[in-house]
Amino acid sequence: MKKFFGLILALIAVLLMMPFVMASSTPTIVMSSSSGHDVGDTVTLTISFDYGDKKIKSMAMDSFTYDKNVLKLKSLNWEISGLLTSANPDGDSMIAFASASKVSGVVMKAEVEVVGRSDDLTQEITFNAIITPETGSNMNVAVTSGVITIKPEEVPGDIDGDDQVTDSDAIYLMYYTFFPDDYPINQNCDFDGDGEVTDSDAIYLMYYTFFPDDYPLPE
Ligand SMILES: [Ca+2]
Ligand SMILES: [Ca+2]
Repeated sequence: MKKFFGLILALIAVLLMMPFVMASSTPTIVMSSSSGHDVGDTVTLTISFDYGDKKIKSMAMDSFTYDKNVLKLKSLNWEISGLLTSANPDGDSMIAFASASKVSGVVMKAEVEVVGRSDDLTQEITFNAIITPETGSNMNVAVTSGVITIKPEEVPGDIDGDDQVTDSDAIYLMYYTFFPDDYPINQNCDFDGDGEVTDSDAIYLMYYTFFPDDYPLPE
């Protein structure tokens, strides 16, 4: 009877451990994300690999997909060394080791340029990855996409960020001159060009809402 209970306990222990054992036997890749970028910025994202303690013989990535009106994948660089390596942002990349190796952490860096804005100001980068394990046939790797978040375009004079230049912006700027910590501004508000931001700029902006031709705003 004691033996029987021991067996049951052992079985329960194995069942409880199973999710952990299974989790570490699945190869995963995570691409990092980055936010707050402007058009023209070049962002470096990392690609990290995890396969627990298991060794692999080689790894390949391809089909990097994203909106080319928003991003441009400028380069891919392996951060680990192998016997054969090749990296191509527009095609296939691979690394092969002389003997099966344990690989973990950052394996690759991607340089991405922000070239435009998407409607929701974010852009996902998806791709495929395949590994050759120490034993057995090639396996697909579960990939977590990278996401780049882009800053909204600044409209000159739109200080409260509602996409229009109105008296509210002039009033907001006036509040800023009194309470700058409570009313942060999103752009250079020296509209009258005297080198400082004062109530004169709030007045200038108010005039702009009536007479835009006479009170031009800097581009
Ligand atoms: Ca506004
Ligand atoms: Ca000024």
